[in-house]
Amino acid sequence: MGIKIGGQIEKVNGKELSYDEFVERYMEKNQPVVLTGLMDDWRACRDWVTDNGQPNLQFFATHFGKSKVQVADCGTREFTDQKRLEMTVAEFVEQWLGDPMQEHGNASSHSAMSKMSLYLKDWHFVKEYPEYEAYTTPVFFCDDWLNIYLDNYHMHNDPNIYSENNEISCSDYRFVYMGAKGTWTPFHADVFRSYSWSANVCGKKRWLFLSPSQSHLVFDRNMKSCVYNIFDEVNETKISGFVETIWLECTQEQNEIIFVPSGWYHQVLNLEDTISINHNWFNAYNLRWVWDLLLRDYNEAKEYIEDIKDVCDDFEGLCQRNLAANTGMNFNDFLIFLARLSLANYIQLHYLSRKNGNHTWNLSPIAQHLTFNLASIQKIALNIKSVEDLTGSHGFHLDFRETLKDPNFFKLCTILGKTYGMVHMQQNWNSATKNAWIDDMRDLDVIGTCSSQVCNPEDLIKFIELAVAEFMGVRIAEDVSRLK
Ligand SMILES: O=C(O)CCC(=O)C(=O)O
Repeated sequence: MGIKIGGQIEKVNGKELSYDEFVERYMEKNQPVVLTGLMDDWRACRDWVTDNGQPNLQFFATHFGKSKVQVADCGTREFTDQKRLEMTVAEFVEQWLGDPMQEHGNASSHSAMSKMSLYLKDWHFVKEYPEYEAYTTPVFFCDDWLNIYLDNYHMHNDPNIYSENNEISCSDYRFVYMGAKGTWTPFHADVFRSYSWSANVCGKKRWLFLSPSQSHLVFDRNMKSCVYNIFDEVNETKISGFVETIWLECTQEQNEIIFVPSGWYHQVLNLEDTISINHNWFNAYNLRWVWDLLLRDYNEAKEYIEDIKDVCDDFEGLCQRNLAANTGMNFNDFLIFLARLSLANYIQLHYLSRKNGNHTWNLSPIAQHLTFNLASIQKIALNIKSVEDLTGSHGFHLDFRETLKDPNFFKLCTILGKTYGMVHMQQNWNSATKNAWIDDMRDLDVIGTCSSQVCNPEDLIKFIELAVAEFMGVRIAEDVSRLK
């Protein structure tokens, strides 16, 4: 049974696309696109590729050989993913160069493959080599709350969940992938239902996408078991909807970047020896996807241990711990994340209002973007509140006054300010303003007005209401109505 291809992913010259056009056509509409022309000056494209366009494996072995990385064995399934091995980059390169059979694996015939095909995945290259500057993130993908936050905070702090292993795996969502022709990634939707972008430094990939409107068709009737390899013979009795699926296809060439929208399931095959860089990210436009997944996973975690509810002292706590372990964050982590982000957006608005004396400053693109961010967080907080009314509070607590003294929070604000300055081409940030800004933060109207302790979604909703009223009057109502 073959799959039905309904169309190709659009390709657009990224140099001729404005940020606003990208938002309007792809990010807001949650549509995939391939962007060209955005990797011209990447160091990775020079250092990591040989003159004949192949991965420069020797360069990796020499410069990054000692790094410990996760390598997928593409021929062996383990639960919903491929079996993972841990090795050094030098060992990975050695196996690749020493294994001519690597060439013969592919997703459609991998069950017949006699040799392992190894695919280096999820290498936190930027975290490990921050000085190297392999690439610059294209402006379209810079409004990235996830990585900006993780550069300054851990997503969760529960010592029961926190192991050295997930310290690395949750440190950021910026990755390098390297695999020979035929290596592949099974069918999946991305972590947190985030957006992702993926850039081919060398090589070629074939992507197959399924729109979120069809994702119910790839699960069994309990929505538990999902297709693993779309080129396998799919059991029609078990997954009866699969025959109705219609796919979007794309061949991504060297130096092209693909934007993968939220909730689009996809499968990827390396058509040549390939190195790619990819990030997962979210912001005001797809925050709703993150919350919906968290809620779904929470309900699943709860259902899974329902039978021990009566004998469990802290059933809710256990559900939240399991949620954090399985999904990468729990309600508490998410609320603290939202609260810090809200305060950081508010601080930026405060800074802009002090800096610009005139009455129209709040109509500037940056001010509108910040207000839109706050509106999106408020909308999610309203949703969380309706769930928490049913399940009870989960011990969320953040002190805004303490947060304002936290050097990490200061860095978070600085990066956020720089990001929006760059996105809207207004370099509003320079270090000379830093001290004035710190003084400013001591006397924030909104924190004087509302309690500085944020302990539940309701507090967060109130804070955002007051913050936005201070600067924008009625704008928040308009922003909320823009969010679906
Ligand atoms: O390149 C790959 O093999 C998989 C990448 C992927 O699934 C993603 O970026 O979302």
